[in-house]
Amino acid sequence: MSQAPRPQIWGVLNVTPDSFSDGGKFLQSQTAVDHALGMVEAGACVIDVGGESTKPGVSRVDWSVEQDRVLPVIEQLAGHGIVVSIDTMRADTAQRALDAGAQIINDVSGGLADAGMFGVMAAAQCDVVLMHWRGHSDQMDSLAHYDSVLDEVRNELVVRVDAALEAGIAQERIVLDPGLGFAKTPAHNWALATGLFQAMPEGFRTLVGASRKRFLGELLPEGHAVEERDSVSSHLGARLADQGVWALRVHNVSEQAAALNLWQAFREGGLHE
Ligand code: PMM
Repeated sequence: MSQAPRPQIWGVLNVTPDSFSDGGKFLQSQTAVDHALGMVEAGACVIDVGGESTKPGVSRVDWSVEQDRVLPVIEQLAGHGIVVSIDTMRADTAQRALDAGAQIINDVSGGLADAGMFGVMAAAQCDVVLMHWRGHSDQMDSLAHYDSVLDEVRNELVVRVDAALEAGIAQERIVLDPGLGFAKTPAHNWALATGLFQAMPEGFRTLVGASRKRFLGELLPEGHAVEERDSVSSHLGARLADQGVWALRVHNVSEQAAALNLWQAFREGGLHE
């Protein structure tokens, strides 16, 4: 049996005042760019730039606020030759981000939030991430009901894939994501993390964004700082690598890279240059 390759690492760059783990840190363009350069140096091959927090309970920001946050940063990152993914649910923001130099569109709503998104994706012929999603952040906790989370996530992803293909997005451009933390209780997240590929339709690359999410906090003492979740996040990343995940979306790139070095050393019987 052929072994799954080492997963890619995508570094998270939230240019927001209110994202749950890094809100407010990277609102200054230069700080954001410096942080992204550091993540690339540490082993990230894509920087995922977002300008709208999706943490449970928050309301949406205006499109102009989102674009003012992300576009200058994307321009600078692209100028440094960095591969940028735009994390947005808005077709117009996705298009403007591509114009500013982004190469990938990451839509946490899987094309559900904006009827224009699949058109932008199909025309751009770029890689696209379609995540499992049931509704916006201000209502997603009330949507976290499943009889069988693995079956329902898979079936709902298949519906999104069918719509994407119908809209003219090429199958090989589609990356799927189970959407940990989005309309999921901790129990649902654990079921997905441990049984990932029962939930993922076959024939697509899988990206997972587990980093620093609330369900991982259950493993740590009460009152811990959110950054303290990096260690369990990177352990989980290595477990997901065992399951054949294609990319890990993380906040702490150097910790994830070290965990994958260990994962690889075990797989190859030692460290090889
Ligand atoms: N999670 C967040 C934002 N964007 N994109 C994808 N594809 N998958 C995710 O799980 C995901 C995402 C929210 O987490 P953050 O506030 O740490 O960015």
